[in-house]
Amino acid sequence: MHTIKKLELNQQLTDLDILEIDSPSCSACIALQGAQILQYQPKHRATPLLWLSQVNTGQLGKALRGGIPLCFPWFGAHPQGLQPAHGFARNQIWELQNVSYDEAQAIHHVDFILQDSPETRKIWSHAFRLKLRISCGRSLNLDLHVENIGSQAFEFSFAWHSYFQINQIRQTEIHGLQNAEFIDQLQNNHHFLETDAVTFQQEMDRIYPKASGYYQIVQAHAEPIQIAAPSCASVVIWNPWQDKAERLGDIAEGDWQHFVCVECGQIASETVRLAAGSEVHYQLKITDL
Ligand code: TA6
Repeated sequence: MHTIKKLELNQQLTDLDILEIDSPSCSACIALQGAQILQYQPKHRATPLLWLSQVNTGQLGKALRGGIPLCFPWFGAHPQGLQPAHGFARNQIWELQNVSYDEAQAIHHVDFILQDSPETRKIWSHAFRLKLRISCGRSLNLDLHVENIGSQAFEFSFAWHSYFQINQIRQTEIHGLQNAEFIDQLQNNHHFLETDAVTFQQEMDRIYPKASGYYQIVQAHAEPIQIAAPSCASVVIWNPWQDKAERLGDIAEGDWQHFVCVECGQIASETVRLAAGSEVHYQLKITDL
């Protein structure tokens, strides 16, 4: 069962259209802005898998903090510093192309499209088409096709900027990054080698350009969250800690302790050059099974 309605935040209706999903396997909420899944909770899990800030304003054109925003066609700061960080795809209204339900599997398949427009071409001159399928069942699957429908090759970087709900950041580990090199964005982008599970004692902002594609969020008293994205070369691990969370201004006091970002994509040295008429596919699977 699915319904389309306006997103309500703090008892206030916003201008944002959302698709609400409920089935025997999960409940989920997807904003048409950014084709951004905001909430996802499998029925077998006591808590949501994704974190969503409780102090989002729901302003049109500004990505909500939480869920899985799609950073495209660049990750991080704009290469020339002329545009907002993380590209524009997460701020655009995507076309909701289809919603189908596989009763046997209890999975909703939700298909979105974003194509270049006069607005996007003012920011980034290339002709592109993004197709995103979000499949909500006992696990969460995202499947992205990036098409170059223009006459010139273009380069892009991207990431699914996923916010995962956790009990306490200080008691959380990220496994699967051993022996991967990372760029520490908080230490002048110096390169380091990851030697063990990632643990958190302060703000963290690390880009692993080439990593395994398989990660686990491990914490006491909760099933590990498995993240599988072997088609994505890169991953980012981020937590703002207290000071940056306060500077960002859209994270409730202390709530920075209850999420960790594990962001799969193609970043830094793994930026993609896509020839005219070509396309590439990326998949992300999130589950606690
Ligand atoms: O993924 C980590 C990061 O690049 C951080 O540097 C921080 O800026 C975060 O993304 C959030 O960015 P946003 O534009 O969503 O506030």
